[in-house]
Amino acid sequence: MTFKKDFLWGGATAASQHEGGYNLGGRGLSTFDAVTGGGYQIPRRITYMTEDGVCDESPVDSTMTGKIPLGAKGYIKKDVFYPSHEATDFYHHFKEDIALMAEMGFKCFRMSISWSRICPQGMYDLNEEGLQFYDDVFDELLKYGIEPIVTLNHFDMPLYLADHYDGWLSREVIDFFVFYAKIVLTRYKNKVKYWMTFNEMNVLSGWCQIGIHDNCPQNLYQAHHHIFVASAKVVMLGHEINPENKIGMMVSYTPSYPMTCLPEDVMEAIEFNRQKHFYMDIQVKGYYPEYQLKFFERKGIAIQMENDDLNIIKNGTVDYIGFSYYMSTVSSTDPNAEKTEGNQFIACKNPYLKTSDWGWTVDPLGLRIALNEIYDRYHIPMFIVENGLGAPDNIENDGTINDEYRIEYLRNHIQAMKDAVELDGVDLMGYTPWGCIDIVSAGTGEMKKRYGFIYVERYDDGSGDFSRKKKKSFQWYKKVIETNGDELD
Ligand code: P53
Repeated sequence: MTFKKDFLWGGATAASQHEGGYNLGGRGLSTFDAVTGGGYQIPRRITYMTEDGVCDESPVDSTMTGKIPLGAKGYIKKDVFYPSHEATDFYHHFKEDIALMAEMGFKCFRMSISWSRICPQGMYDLNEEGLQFYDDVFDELLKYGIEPIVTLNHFDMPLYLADHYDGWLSREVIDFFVFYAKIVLTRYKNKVKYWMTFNEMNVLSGWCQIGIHDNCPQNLYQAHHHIFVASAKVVMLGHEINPENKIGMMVSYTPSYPMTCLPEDVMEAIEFNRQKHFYMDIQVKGYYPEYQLKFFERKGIAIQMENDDLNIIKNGTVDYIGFSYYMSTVSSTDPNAEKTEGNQFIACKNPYLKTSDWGWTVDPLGLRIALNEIYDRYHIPMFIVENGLGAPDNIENDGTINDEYRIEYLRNHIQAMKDAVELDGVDLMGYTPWGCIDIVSAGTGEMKKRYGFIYVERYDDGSGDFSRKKKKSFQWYKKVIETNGDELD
C-alpha cells in the first residue's frame, strides 16, 4: 500500500463559491457579493458607489485583481446577477452534499468559513446564528466520520472592512482577524483539528480578495505583511487553544520550467518560482528571505513594521504545507516565445503539453515535481488541498454525465502523487480535489467551468434548481478511496 492508512482522501470547496445564503442568518456582506458573474474572457465587474453617490462598475481580471477608486464602496445593484449570492447553495443543501460525500467514502472535507457570517462587519461583532450554522455543518460531517479541514479565509473579505478600512492595508485588520479566528478556534475546538489560515496567499491581489482600493506594489506588499503577521498570530493562538491542532499554510503552486537550457532562462524560472517560495519561506521558515528584501530595495518598496512583527513571524510557523496544483508553466527570456493564457499569469506555452479549455496546461508529472521541490526545500508534511480539471459537462438524454476527461485528469495526477510517495518518499497527508461538487469558478465567476464529482443544476444566467446529480467520476473516485488509491482504472 502506497498511502498511509489514515491518508486524508476527500474534496474541497470555499464559502464564496459554494455556500450562498449571502443575506441569510445574520450574515454581513462580503466583497464578492458585489462582484458580478461572467464567463471565460468576459470579465466580471465590481459594482460600487463613489463618495459623490455615483454608481459605477469596474472590471475584474481573471486573477481576481479588481480595483475601485479610493473612497468608493461596494454596492449591490438591482437586477444584476451576482453568483456568490446563492453560489451552489450549500447553505440549504449541506446535509445532502455531506451525505453524497459520505457515500463516496470521504475521509475529510476542506471548506472555508465565511468571515462575515461570523463577524458581519468583520470587527468585534458576533453573529450567533452564523456560528451555529458551522456547528451544524461540522456535526453533520462528524456524524459520518468525515474530518473537517477548515480554511479561515478563502478569498473573501467582509465588505465593511473594504469600505471603511481599505481592507488589509490597515493594520487594525490584523486584530479584527485574530479576534474572528480566536472565536472560531475556540468554538470548534472539539470538532475541527485541521486548519489553514489564508487560501493562496501568493495570489491575493486586489479589492475582491483583500479589500484594498489601489493595489500598487507598495500597498500590496504592505497588505501582505499584515496578512503574514495575522496568520502567524493565529498559528500560535491555535496551538495554545488546542495543542493537537494542525495548522497549515496554503499556496497556489505552479512550477515553472526554463524554456531552454540557456542559463538566462533557468534564472528566469528561478525568479518566477520565487513568487511562490517567498510566501512559503515566510510561513514555514519564519523569515523574509534575502532575495525578497533585495527585490523590495530595488523597487523602492518600504514595508512598515512594528517592533515585534518579525518575532511573531518567526514564532508562528506552520505545521504543514497545503497547496493547490492545477498546471505548470514555462519561463523564457525570449520576447518572441509563444504565450498561453493561464488564469493567473500570461506565461510561455509548453510545446509538449496540452491545455484545458480554459488554457491551463495539463501536466501530471508536474505534480510529482512540485511535491519533490516543496519537500526538498521544507521537509514538513504536505497536503494537496486542490487539484482538478475545470470543464463543461453535458447531461446526456438518459440523464448520465460521462466526465471521462475528468477521470483521466485525476487518474494521472493521483498516479504522479503515488510515484512521489512510493519512489521519492515525500510525506503526504492527503488529497482533496477542488470543487468536489460543482461550484462557481473563482477566476471567471462561471458555473460552466465545473470540477465536481457531483453536478449541480445551476447555470450562468442564474437559472437552475440546485438539484444534485452524480457524474461518472463519482463512482470512480469512490473506488479510488475504497482501495486507498490502489485502483485507479
Ligand atoms: P477557477 C489561479 C491559479 C491557480 C489556482 O480556479 C487558483 C487561481 C485563481 O483562480 O485558485 C484556486 O475557479 C482557488 C479556488 C479556485 C480554484 O483555484 O478559476 O483556491 O478558489 O476556484 C480554481 O477555475
